[in-house]
Formats: sequence, C-alpha cells, structure tokens
Amino acid sequence: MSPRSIALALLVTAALPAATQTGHVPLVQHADGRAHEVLDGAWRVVVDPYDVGYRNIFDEPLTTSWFAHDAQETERWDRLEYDFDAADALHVPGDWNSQRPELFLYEGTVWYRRRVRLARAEDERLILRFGAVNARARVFFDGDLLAEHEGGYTPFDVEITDHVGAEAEDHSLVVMANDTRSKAGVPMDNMDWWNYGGITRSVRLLRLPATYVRDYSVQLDPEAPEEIVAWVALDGARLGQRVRVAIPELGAEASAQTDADGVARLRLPFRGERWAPLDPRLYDVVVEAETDRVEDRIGFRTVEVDGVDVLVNGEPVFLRGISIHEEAPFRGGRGLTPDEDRQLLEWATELGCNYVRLAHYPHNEAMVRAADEMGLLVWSEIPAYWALAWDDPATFASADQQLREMITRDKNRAAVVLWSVANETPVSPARTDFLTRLTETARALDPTRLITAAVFADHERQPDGSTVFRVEDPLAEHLDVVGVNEYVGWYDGLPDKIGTIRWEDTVGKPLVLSEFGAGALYGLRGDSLTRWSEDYQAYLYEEQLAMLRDVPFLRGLSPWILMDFRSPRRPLPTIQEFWNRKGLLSERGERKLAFGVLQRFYAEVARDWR
Ligand code: GCB
Repeated sequence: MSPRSIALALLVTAALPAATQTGHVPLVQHADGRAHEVLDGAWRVVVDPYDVGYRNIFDEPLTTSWFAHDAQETERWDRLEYDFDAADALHVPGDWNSQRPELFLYEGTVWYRRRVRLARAEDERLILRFGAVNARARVFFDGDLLAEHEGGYTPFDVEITDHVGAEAEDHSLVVMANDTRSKAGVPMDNMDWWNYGGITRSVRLLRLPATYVRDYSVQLDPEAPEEIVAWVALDGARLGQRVRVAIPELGAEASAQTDADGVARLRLPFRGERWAPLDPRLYDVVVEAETDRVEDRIGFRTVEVDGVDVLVNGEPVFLRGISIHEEAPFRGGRGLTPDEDRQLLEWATELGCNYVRLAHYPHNEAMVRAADEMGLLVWSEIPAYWALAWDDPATFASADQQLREMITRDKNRAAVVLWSVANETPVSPARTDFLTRLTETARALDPTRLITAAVFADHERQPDGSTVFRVEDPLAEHLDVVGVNEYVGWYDGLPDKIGTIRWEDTVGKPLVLSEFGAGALYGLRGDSLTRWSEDYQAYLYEEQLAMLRDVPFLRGLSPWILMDFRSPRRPLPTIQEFWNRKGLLSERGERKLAFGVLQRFYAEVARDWR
C-alpha cells in the first residue's frame, strides 16, 4: 500500500501489541562495515504531546496509527490534520531538545518521517539499523508497524526485505519516538542527565546477502593467549557453510563448517603484538562465509584480576580515568559526530588518562571504536541507575536486554574491559537479586571481561575522629572490580573532612573510585571554601587525591566528570542554569583549575606504575 493511497480512516478496534520489544531482528555485527545507505539528515516531524497518533478520544489504541500512514490530501474535501511534507524538520541523528527552543524541556512523542526510494536485488536482504532512539521507538514502513524497541542507548535492527520490490519505488519510513520517563523504565524517571529525546544516533539501511554473517566474536583466548578463539553466526536460509576468519597481516587464518544453527567455532594462532593501553595495536580481520564477507579492525589483549590487581596482558595497571557523558562539546545535546567523540577522548588523553568511564549508558559505537584506536580502556554501563522497580519483571527484561545489546555490539573492542551493571542503587534483597542476575547475563555472554558496578561504601565515624569506609554491599561478591562513588567534601561535609577518611578492605578485590567531584563554574574564583568556585573544586581534588594515594587496594579512579553536562536537576540561576557543573572542563572545553590538579596526579601515577 502506498502512503498516498491510504484512506484517512481513524479505525479503532484492536490494540497495538502490548510488548515493547517486537519485530526487530538480532543485531548485525559491525553495521558500518556492511554495504549501506545512510538515512541521516532532515526528517520531517510531527510533535504529538497528547499522543493522538496512537489513541482515540476514549483512550483506545488505534489499529494503525494516524500519523504512521504519512497520508496526503487527495480530494479537496479530505480532512487531514497533519502534513509531513509541510512540517518542519529535525536533523537525524540528534535530539529534539537542543534543536528547537520550544522543545528544550519537551518530553513525550515526536513522529519522524523520511521518504526513501528503494529497489531490492533478488536475494538481497534489507535491514534498517537504528543506532539509538530515546527511549521507545515504533517503526512503521509504508504504514505498517514493523517493530517496537525500548531502551534509548542501544541499537536495534528492523528487516524490511519483504516490503521492497525489484522496481524502484518511494516508501515512507515513520518512526514514533517517545521519551516519557517512567518509574518502571531503565533508566527510571529520576536521573541526573538530560533525557534527550529522538532519533539520537544514525539510521542506516544495510544491504546484506540472503544469508549473511550476522555476528562474530574474535578475541584472544584468556586461557591460552597465544591463540585466538572465534565464532561466527550466519543468518539466512543457507546456514550450512564453510566460514573463514583471517588476519592477513599475521598470515593467520582458520576455517570451519557451521553447525545446524549456522554457527562455527574456530581457533587461530596469534603471533602478533598485543593491544595495550595507550599503545593500541589493531589488526584487519576478515570474516568470510561462502555468501558474505565483513572486515573489521580488532585488537587482542587479555584482562583479568589477581587479588586486588587488574592485569592487562598480565601487567598490573592503574586505571587513570575520567567519567564522560555522551554530550556534544561546545553545542550540547546528542547525535555526536565522530569528531565530537574524538574531542572528548582527546581531552581525556590530555588529562593523562589511560581509561574512561562511559557513563551512564552505552555510548555510541563510534565512541567505543575511537577509544579502541586511541588505546583508552573503557568501562561501559547500562542505565540501571538509582531506584529501579526491582520487583517488576518488565524492568528486569529491559535492563537485561540493554545489557545484551551493549555486549553484542561492543564485544570485539579490546578497549572495553569492564561491563558495569548498575550505578548507585539502594541495597535491598530484590535489588541485589536483580543485579546479580544481570552479572550472570554478562558473564554468560562474555566470560572474557570484568564485571563491575558503582556502589556506595558504608562509612562510620570513629571515636578518634576518622571516618572508616568499607564496602558492605552484598553485590560486591558478584563483581570482579568494585566501583565506589564517594562525595565527601561536596554532598558530605567540606573538603577538609576528606583527610579523615580511612579505607578498609572487606572484599579483597580491586577498588576503582568510580566517582568523586565538586561543582565549579568556569571562571568563578574564590577561596578554597567558596562553593562553585574553581578554587573549591581544585581543593577538593587535592584532598581526595592525597587521601586516595594511601589506599593500598585502589586500582583506579574516574572522577565526576570530564565536561559540564546538562541536567534538569540543576536549576541554580547564574551558576548552573541546568548544567551539572562538576566538569573539569566547561561545556566549551575551558579548563578549570582542577583539571591541572588531576593531570599532575596522573603524571605521577604514570611514573609510579611503569
Ligand atoms: C552521582 C551520580 C551522577 C551524578 C553525580 C552528581 O553520584 O552517579 O550521575 O551526576 O552524582 O553530580 O551528583
């Protein structure tokens, strides 16, 4: 059915499927490495604050949505209360909040429309890759609902093969994006970052053969690091094929026959150079089946924990890190370009980092690939943040799915060493059970990386005036590396309290101080106790770093945060203006004093850990 021919009926009968995760196909590995067309650019939009696109006046769902038809008037008496062709456009990838002043605080539904002229070769499969749509997406093709996806920071794929014919024809692609916050969501309805809505990452149309290489994993065998273990999974009718994995530069290759599920396992000798922090070595890797071929760039390294040490390639490392939000430098907002990703990572490198915590959700794929190329270790996390609805099975399903999508997408990146399942979650049996199950998912999908979470430490004032910090969270037992967020000097006392802290090891695992920090407005000076001044922030960093130097089981830190970022929780006029000011850089990249304090500390640590 062409959109133009659709009658303007508001049919009200059956409901849209209740499930929020339907229709999409298993993720295609390395979408960028496949033949594709980029569907970014100007998409026409209808802003729909009352959700008229999918419900009638009695709050009953529409069988097929009003806007999804992308209809046009054909007779002069037609009643059509929208018109995509005459509507304004928003840029994809991007969020709506930072593109239009009147949408700055908008949370709700926006319908995006893009026309595509497509023909399909026989035996070709067409898959739409959405890098991310925050937070819920419904994808309609020529008016038909093809897929729904929930989770605003991970990719999903929608197959349109059966909807495209041999002749070139115009098709209508409509995406409903909704970013209404909810208590049962992941993240929940309360968080300290901007809920940027929209098609926030690139949209691509992948052209794949009838049976294609859907996924693969190519990594050093942690048990026998002179070998690479690989698996390849095919998708399509010809699941029985010979597949080959090769690293031409090393003259290494292996081939194997797929099993009945289209999966083959292979081993290759590895006599190359390892990928190492700040010394990244990537190899061209060819993954080939009889009907498809993909090329990727992959690094090889090991990562493990030995007592309180984190070992990369068998060498103890100290994680000199910084936390980063996915917010565009200089302009704010999402839809970062590869240059903007790199800018953030270059600033981290200038700070002396060998490690970044990509908070509080999976960042875009190009960001992780840039870290891989720059030799920055990565902590990657899902937005299981603060008080989720631990008892709600749908909340668990969403967290679990986002974790799977993150691991599926990034499992071939040597840079990624830590998967984090949560940030600052209130301890209860239901929460610990929920998060423990997530650690099990992560380990089952990827037994080669370390599992972590950012938790709180218990602290107690002692009669001698000191404050003892120890991790008593039962989740720690299920983690390889324990992350702790600690805000003494900002939310808890003044910076001079930091000197009273003593850490006690209760878990025998590496500790990473995943956050500490203080707000400062760039350019605001005062004495070291003037809140919001650069001086206060610098003083707090000095005190924290002096204290942390003496923690024998500390193996890294990622202070909060590289750059100021937007947050609706931060309304203080003249200082915050909806920016969380804990950045070491302003949103324009201007260095605050504390940048230099941390930079000097990292220079020292880099010398000591050589
Ligand atoms: C935290 C959170 C982080 C906040 C930060 C703050 O503990 O993990 O998301 O932005 O504190 O600035 O309060």
